Amino acid sequence: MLTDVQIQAHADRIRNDGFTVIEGAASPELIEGLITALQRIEREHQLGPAKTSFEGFKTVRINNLLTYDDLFWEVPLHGNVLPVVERVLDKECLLSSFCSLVLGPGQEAQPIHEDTQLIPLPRPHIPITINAIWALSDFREDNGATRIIPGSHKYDSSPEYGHDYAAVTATMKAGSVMLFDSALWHGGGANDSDERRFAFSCAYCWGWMRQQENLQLGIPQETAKRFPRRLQELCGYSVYKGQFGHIDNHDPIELLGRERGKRMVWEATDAKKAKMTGVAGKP
Ligand SMILES: O=C(O)CCC(=O)C(=O)O
Repeated sequence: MLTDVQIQAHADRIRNDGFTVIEGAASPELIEGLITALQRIEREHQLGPAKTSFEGFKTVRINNLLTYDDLFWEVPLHGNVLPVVERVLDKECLLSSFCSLVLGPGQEAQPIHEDTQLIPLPRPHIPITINAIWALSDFREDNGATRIIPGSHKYDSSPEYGHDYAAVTATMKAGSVMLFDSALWHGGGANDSDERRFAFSCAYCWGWMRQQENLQLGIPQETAKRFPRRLQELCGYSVYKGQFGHIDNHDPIELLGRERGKRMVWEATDAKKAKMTGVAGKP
């Protein structure tokens, strides 16, 4: 587990440089299990490469991953990663999207982009989404390691799609996780090797934002009911600051059979007042 000092150092690097690498974040056993699960799912569901140039004609991406294997639940919750995200965003952040990125041999480099480039906020802006790229294979120059432009999250514009930018290759060992501010200019590299490059993209956003994947509709409720509470909250069964995301003054986590969700901010305010004055508010 990371110490508080390490968590802060990673959070500072994301703010200053736009990215950080948590080396050896995941155990070799977990990495092996995750790759085995991905290979099995591809086989069982006969999943093939993506159909757009951005996603990669030789890249297999599995979206809505939490529905496929319980082992994947460990990824968004990982104790060496989530605390860093929570330090940059806050503890009420959400999972925005979670997919596999398996680059096959011959996959061309992806255009340099920002993940939140379509959001019409003046740049630069505060980090709104943090992406965790999990290296399940060693990330090398020749097998498509992600390319990044350090410091670009502070630029006042977004990259021009299809333009060739000088970038740094984020080489790292399998089990390492690169976290970056999604405003950082980046893209997948070219896979010139004869092996597949296994990875995940696990992105988190603020609790007041719309998630990239609609996880509340995409994950069957019977599956979400089995999640640990924190994963349910990350998937959007939560109310940001007791205000955003409620259903008729109730926390949506109650839909999953949890007894009492978060109190709404207006109820909490009255309860606090009543405690101070000793006068109970309206029931
Ligand atoms: O595959 C990678 O290394 C990065 C993929 C990526 O940035 C994306 O698909 O948005």
